[in-house]
Amino acid sequence: YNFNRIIARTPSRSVVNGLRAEDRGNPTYEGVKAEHDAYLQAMQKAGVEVAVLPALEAFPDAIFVEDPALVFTEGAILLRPGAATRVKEVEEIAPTLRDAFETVLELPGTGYADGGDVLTTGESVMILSARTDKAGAEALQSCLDRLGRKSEIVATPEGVLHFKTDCSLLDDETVLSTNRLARSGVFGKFKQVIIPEGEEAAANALRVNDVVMVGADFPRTIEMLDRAGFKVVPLKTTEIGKIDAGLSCMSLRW
Ligand code: CIR
Repeated sequence: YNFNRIIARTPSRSVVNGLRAEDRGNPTYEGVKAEHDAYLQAMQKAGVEVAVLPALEAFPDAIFVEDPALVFTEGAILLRPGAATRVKEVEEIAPTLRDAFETVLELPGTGYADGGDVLTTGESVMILSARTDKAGAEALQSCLDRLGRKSEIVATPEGVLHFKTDCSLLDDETVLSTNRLARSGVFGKFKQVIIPEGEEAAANALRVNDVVMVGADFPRTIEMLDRAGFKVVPLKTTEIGKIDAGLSCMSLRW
């Protein structure tokens, strides 16, 4: 969670048509843009250098740069998103990653792997399958091996879209998780902070250096983290929440 740089992408007007599992109405472009702007400001304040790529009208979900690639200080991995409309986002982000990293690996084979299904902890990289299939997860493990990163594949419980929709890392030994994901037993060795009932979408929080960014619509989670001694930065996620996104989705961090 110590980062020096991030890559983000300006939302396109087409973002209103972003994918969603359940329709709760379209977000507004202006609303998404305002949430994105506040996010970039919070990142700068947290001490990271921010690079912002141009909007891509042809890809409504391209603002969520976390999904087509995975980055580490050791190098980047180009993935293959499990949603058909998002696969070509990889080609769009590849040149930027080739400029930024000496080592850029491509996911071998034909399996699918989404960055949102991956949780990087101090010790290892956890891969949960939702939009990631078995072939994709194994291919990703071979790339992580090449970068010298330990990894493990764990199973996502029914109903969880992306692994990181339901959890985030708070520090080296602590995860913030929904009860449904924690109950599945994937976080055996971690201390677990459980999201209060009814605020499940708050689980996609984001620790960046000294602060934890948390959705502003989740007062009980904010209070809980505040009491636990974390420096909380509330950020509005109401509009991006309508297209199943949270705070981690809007950047690649290293
Ligand atoms: C999608 O369904 O692909 C987007 N509407 C939301 C992506 C969220 N990404 C993430 O959790 N990493």
